[in-house]
Amino acid sequence: MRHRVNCWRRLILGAPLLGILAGCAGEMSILDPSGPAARHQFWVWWAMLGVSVVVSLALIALWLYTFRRREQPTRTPREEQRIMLRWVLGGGIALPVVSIVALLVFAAPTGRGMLPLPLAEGEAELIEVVGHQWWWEIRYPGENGEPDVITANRLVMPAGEPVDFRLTSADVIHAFWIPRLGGKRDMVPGRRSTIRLEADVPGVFGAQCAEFCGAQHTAMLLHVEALERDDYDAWLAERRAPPEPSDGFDEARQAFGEHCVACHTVDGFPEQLIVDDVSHDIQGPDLTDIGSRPSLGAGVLPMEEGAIAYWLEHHQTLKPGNRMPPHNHIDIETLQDIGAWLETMEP
Ligand SMILES: [Cu+2]
Repeated sequence: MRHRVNCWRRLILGAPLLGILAGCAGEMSILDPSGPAARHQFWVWWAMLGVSVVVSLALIALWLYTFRRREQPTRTPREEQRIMLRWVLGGGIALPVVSIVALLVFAAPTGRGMLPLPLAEGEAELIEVVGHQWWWEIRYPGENGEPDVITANRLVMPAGEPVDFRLTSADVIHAFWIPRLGGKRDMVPGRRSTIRLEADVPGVFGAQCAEFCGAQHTAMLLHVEALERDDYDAWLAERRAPPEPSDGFDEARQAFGEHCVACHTVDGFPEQLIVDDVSHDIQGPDLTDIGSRPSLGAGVLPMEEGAIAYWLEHHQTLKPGNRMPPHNHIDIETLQDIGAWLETMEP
């Protein structure tokens, strides 16, 4: 019986500690930084925690002191008033001003480190990121400055060097945040802002929209892959090369030209298959490399065999409110054909 009580006590005492420790690791943890900006933010986080713990403890101590404090009958009301004023000025004005200024001085270099300032050694790699409800568009500028590689929900970047992310939004305000590399920065429609981040070493990092942007805000995950410079260049070159004409899937491509090209693009898709009267009002993700993405719907469904067809059939249940209309008018065999064809898209 006593042993059981001890077990429960350990569980009750240990559970919060386990919960706290569980938040210290993982691909979305700011407490596991993997780049210079994130390391700065890591120390700002600890400094803020330290200051707030000290201030909280001081407040609790003062509060407890009020219970033990005895009345001082010899003090005149004027003296009492002067003491109260001193507390208001000290605790209500001086303490917050000193704490905030100290934190500002400590945090200012962190913000400066994420500015796209000129570099001694050439230019930083530039990648454009556009926020949409509720997915990410990633654009890689070519030699003339225009993006010549476009992908979605998967950001590939070089490791070991600074990268300037030029941010904007196509609809509402989103925020770009890769917790282990740094951030976050608002993405405002009609405006462009740039944040400089760097990954120390190659790896995979999680990212998430950090500004509430509508019903599916939480289903707006971004998969970030930092590659060695050579691997990054090879990936870009592969994406820039004209796509090989694929054999088979004639019916799927026919159906794609009929139902999907109003919103989606696939590099090298034959013009003659595009139905003329489609309207291009709604913009959906570029699907040229969809087969190589780790998930569908910006993190909603893992990419595996049959996943695209399943997504096409059930996307409004899996991610209610997303901009793609339901496909009730298309038969399941056609959706499966389109899905099987798109799964082969791995340039
Ligand atoms: Cu959001």
